[in-house]
Amino acid sequence: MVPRDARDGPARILIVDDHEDNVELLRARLEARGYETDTAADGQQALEHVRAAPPDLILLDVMMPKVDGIEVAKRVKSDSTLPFIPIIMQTALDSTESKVEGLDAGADDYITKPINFAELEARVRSLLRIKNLQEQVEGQKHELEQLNERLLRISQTDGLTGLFNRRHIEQELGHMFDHSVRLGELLAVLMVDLDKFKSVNDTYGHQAGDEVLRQMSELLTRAVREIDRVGRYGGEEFMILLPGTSAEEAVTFGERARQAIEAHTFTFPGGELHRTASFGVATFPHTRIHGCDDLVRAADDALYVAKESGRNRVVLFDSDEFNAHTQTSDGDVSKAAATGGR
Ligand code: GH3
Ligand code: MG
Ligand code: MG
Repeated sequence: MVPRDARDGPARILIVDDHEDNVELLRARLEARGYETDTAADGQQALEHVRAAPPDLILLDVMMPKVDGIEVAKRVKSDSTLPFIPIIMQTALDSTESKVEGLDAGADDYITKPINFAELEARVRSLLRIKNLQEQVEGQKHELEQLNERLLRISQTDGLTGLFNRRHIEQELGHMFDHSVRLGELLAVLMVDLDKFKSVNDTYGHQAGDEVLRQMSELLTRAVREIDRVGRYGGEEFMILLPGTSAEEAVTFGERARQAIEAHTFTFPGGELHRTASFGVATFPHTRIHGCDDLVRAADDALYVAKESGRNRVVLFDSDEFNAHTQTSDGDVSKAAATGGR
């Protein structure tokens, strides 16, 4: 049977030798066995052939003028853009030294001249088997990598909306927060919660509710820049991370997003509706925010105030309005605000 390569055609062998007679002899012999052949008369030509169309195996003469076989083997084996190409060195010198030099240069096997063709064919078959196995392993490795990537994406994604899930958006927040601490850059966090969302489910059914959540995700995704992140934090609650953004800019962003939601007609099979959302904004650095958790709690507290003060509003943590709502008699920020009934 003719050995086949991974692409399932006859294997293609590049014969490299500066003696034309040798080349022709090898070519005739290998073609008679069903292999495809390609030839090169020197090392330079061989490298050009390899780069233009990598063969399945190289039968390489050691002693050639200019670029010799050792050099060709070294260059082929060190080129990471090339697939695994088995190299059989053929040398007239039946010396241990030249075999060692060839193998060290990257040759996979050697054969001495004068060539015994039965032996050559056996070595060719053996190396093509190894190449096939190697390619199978590579293919499986590639499949595994793709599978891992898919699993990673799934583990980071909310199934309904395609946004980052809570775990992943919190991870992103962690990275952004560390970055802000390190470089003294601003970071804004927005918590967004749909107003009276329960009534969507109650009135139109759960599937309509799901569709509203999907469209809400699109609205938010469209509103942010490439460097920003949007995640689904809970049922109808979203978290938005705006790196390098001041409190004022974050409020302006929130206001724009709030208006886009207010203006949007949510459509679903069997009807359409309008909804609004409430926004809580907090930014770092801030004298009362020392970690990620503080930042999220601050945005959440601001969201609570937005809900309390009528919904469809954007409220900034530690703003006059926020403080007017949360100030207790002793002047502390009420932690009771953090446990809203959302
Ligand atoms: P508020 O203005 O105070 O935020 O009122 P609300 O009705 O939006 O808030 P509430 O927390 O009372 O209700 C949230 C609802 O969101 C209840 C729950 O059934 C619904 N919900 C949560 N996750 C999903 C989901 O994945 N799909 C659908 N359809 N509904 C969901
Ligand atoms: Mg809600
Ligand atoms: Mg909620």
